[in-house]
Amino acid sequence: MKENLIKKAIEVLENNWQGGFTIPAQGLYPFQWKWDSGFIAVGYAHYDMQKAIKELETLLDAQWDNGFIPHIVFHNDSDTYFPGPDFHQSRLHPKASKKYRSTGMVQPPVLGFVLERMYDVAEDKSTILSHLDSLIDKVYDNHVYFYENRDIHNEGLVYIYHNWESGTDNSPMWDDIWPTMDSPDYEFERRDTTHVDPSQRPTKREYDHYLHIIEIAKQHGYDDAKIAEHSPFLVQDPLFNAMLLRSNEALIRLYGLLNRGVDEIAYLRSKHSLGIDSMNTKLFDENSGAYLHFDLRSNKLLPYISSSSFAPLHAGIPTKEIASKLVETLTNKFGDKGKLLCASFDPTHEKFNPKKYWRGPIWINMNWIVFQGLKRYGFKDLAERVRKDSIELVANHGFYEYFDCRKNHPNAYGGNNFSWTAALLIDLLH
Ligand code: 9YW
Repeated sequence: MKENLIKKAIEVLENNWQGGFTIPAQGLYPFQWKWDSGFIAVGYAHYDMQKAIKELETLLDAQWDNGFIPHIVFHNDSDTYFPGPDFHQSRLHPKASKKYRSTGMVQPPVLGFVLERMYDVAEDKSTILSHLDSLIDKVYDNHVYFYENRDIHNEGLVYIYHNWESGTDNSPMWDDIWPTMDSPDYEFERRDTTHVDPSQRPTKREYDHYLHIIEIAKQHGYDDAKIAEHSPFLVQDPLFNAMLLRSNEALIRLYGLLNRGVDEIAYLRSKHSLGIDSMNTKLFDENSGAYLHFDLRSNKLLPYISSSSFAPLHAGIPTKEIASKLVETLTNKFGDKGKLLCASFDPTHEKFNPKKYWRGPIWINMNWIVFQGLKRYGFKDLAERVRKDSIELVANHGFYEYFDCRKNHPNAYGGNNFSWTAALLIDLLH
């Protein structure tokens, strides 16, 4: 089974490879997405390191002069996706790439630990190190961008200003924010709902909110300080910050292996320890037994547990005591006998929807993150359960975008032949 699955996963990736970068899925997502590219590179690293490197080189080629790496790079004029480059207008920002059009927002900063995974997987360490040598400073610049522009309270935690920046687009988390915004009823033509059953996607009203936040950011020329002041959406996300902290750790190790970067290491270390403290004092909620999202507009935690709540395990953020509490929450709320791990949203909550995008289904990238975290803290059985569930879901249903967690409702949803599902499955099978 293993060999056959790997073979099929490679086919998915090869079909989505565009000669320089990889699309997440045909039709539905026809450009290059940031965190997808990172996960995809992890898959390539196992069988074609040159492609892994090329994928990241292309993404980093679209980096802005201020270190910003965009969430989508529009390499072509595909009209199968909305909102495209004409809507986003990245060049409103004076430091935006002149070479590529992109969005003016980001996605979770996974590239540091992706580079590290590539190093660990590589057989020829000296060759991979020479490639990392030419990529690492760009990823470091991206971390500096985050800390210098998005850590507005100097607490080692960065904000996101849009739900698309979280990667978990329509999570119930954001439901409390939408009523605080007075979003217009825009007229536009969606494309995602022509590729996928609309009941598995966000609503029209949710898209109004998504577009409205971007319109506000555009009015301010995508200026970070103005966004921090005026965006109706401003959140410290435990997943996003955990990815940044995990990537800090990876960059520190890689600079060490490269025998350079004394100043960079010192900078990352100081931000890192501040960030770990703030994660545990500000984002960990004793009552929920989970890390939560902090809403900087209402100045309170959003009271929802999701798979993002467990991502800090991957970055070594929790103390042993907090890690045990997280595992208790994961087991009690997400892990009963009738469920596969790990739902993207609390299955015991009334807002849980097992078929709808980020409101409940299992996503393989989140499972990969949770698996790494459980393994890191020595929760071997639970880690193995997450790994096994992920592999069986793909073996039984195919390389889908998301999956039903209910054992008596086996099903898969969203786009098929989805790149990060294929790429991370290759990694989970090694
Ligand atoms: C969109 C590409 C992206 C992912 C996001 C996921 C979805 C839809 O697809 O976003 O229109 O951007 O939520 O995490 O990167 O796979």
